[in-house]
Amino acid sequence: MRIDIVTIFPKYLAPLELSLIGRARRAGLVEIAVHDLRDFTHDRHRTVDDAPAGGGAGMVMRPEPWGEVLDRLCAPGGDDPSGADAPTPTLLVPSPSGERFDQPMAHELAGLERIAFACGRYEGIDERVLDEAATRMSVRPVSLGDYVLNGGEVAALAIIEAVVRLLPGVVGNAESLLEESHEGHLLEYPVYTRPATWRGREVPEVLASGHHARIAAWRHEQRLRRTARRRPDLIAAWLAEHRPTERELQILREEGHEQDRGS
Ligand code: JQB
Repeated sequence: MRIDIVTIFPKYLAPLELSLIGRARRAGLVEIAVHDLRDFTHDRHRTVDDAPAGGGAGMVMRPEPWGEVLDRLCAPGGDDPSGADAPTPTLLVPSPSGERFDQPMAHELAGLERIAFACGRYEGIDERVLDEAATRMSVRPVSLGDYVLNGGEVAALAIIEAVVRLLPGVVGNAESLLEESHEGHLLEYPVYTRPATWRGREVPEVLASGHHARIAAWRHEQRLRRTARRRPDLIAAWLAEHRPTERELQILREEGHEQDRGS
């Protein structure tokens, strides 16, 4: 996979050299290029912003540098000799007004040969940039969640981390990915390690029992309880795909979840 990121703060993306993503890059499993939007300006002050049309607070990113950098990313050779054979990218535009990013979207993006991020700042990017880009590439405004960030860089980092760990060969333990893929709708169970007693707190006894069926049942119960307490919104989706046992219904009642099984 090839990933291009356009930003006025290239150093914000420095963490992409570290840890799992850094290793994946060095192994040639993913190619990441960061581009400074100001390199696509032509005035002495390298201006990227201007006052909003129609008035109002803050500044808006001017379209011209965006047009030029996107031209470059679409050009045959895609800006970098190593991107020469890469197809036109799918353009992801982080925005509080975008489609919510989630795990299914991470899997979808992991299946693409090439993605690019347009990281805005200020009050965002002139809308014509997205409209014009959509005439030559797939454009997807995406949101990390319902809160306001100062720009798209943190969203790009989060999305890249979620996507790159799904690429073949990136996560060493393929078992952990397989386990996750079976975990739809419910939160994870709590995990423990040594020592068996820490500050007077014990690791739950069942986990030392070696009784795999009992351990699996306990973990499932923990997932259901946690989800009902912390993310009751997820329970409806789980119920839509599972016929709950009497035991599971009892757990949901204990956690105060209201059953609405229709008429
Ligand atoms: C500028 C961003 C996010 C990109 C994601 C998320 O866009 C704005 N609108 C009003 C006030 C401030 C901004 C700041 N801003 C570019 C930009 C915010 C992304 C963003 C985001 N993805 N919250 N905020 N979940």
